[in-house]
Amino acid sequence: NGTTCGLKEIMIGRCYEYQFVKYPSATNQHNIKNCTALYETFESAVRYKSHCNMNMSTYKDYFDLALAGVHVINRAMFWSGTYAVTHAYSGSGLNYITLEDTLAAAMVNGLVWCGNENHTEGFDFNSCPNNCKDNRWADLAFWGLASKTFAQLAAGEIFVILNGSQLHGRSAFRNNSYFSDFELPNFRRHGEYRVTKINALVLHSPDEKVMERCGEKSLRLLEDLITNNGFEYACKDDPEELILIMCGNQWEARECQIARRVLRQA
Ligand code: NFD
Repeated sequence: NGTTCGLKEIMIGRCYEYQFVKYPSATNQHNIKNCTALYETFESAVRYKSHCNMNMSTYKDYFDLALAGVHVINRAMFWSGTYAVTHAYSGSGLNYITLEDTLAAAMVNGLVWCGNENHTEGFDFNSCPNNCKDNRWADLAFWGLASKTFAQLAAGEIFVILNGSQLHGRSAFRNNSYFSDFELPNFRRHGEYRVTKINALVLHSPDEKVMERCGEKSLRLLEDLITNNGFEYACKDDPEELILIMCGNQWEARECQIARRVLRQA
């Protein structure tokens, strides 16, 4: 549970890299964000604050500033239990755009931080209480609001990659996941930027047991929830392009060897 050393420098550096190296063509004079100002907005939300007093509005100004004017049309991609393959597939925003491909999330993805009202620097550099007994919202303050804000920016057709091979009683679509609690309920239902269709892509890890397919168990619940809310729904098990990505890392799996043989003959 170590916190990230150099949080400020990493965040500001990532912000410059995002705007001027990774996506220079998307960055024109009109939409350049001031990286120092963004960091300062983030910092003033958390520095000298006690972690367990955070809530879902703590980082509001930061997201308002970092995501001002952004809409993600027909390319927003969500994930639950499929972090690695989703990001390989989204291609850093080339194919699809995940939360982590937005500036607001890219600046802090994978970092650990928390404010401390007693520390001279205003941050706790040793450890963060990641479990506030009396305030569940404290732990959700950043990623909960990030997820909610991103869901509100998604328009048109959206995609979610789910894991149909979850073990230990977990399901592909699970209560208390960020996807079910903060994303699905916040998709826009009206206006020019409404969500029209939700495409679920369900993955089964090569050679592992298939626990759920489209239309089964929790995926049936998901389908009902989505259609009852007036969105179109489609579900696909194991799209080929995703199988190929998974097999790229699991060449030795039996199912991947079969896929390889078929590909050679094609
Ligand atoms: P989950 P979920 N690497 O898989 N979101 O539906 C890293 F860095 O159970 C994004 O609850 O699905 N983190 C973030 C991981 C945080 C990894 C929260 C991994 N390999 C919510 N695997 C974020 N970027 O940190 C799991 N986690 C963490 C949004 C993950 O950070 C995304 O837009 C999260 O704290 C996505 O559509 C926790 O495990 C959805 O919510 C639960 O991941 C994923 O949340």
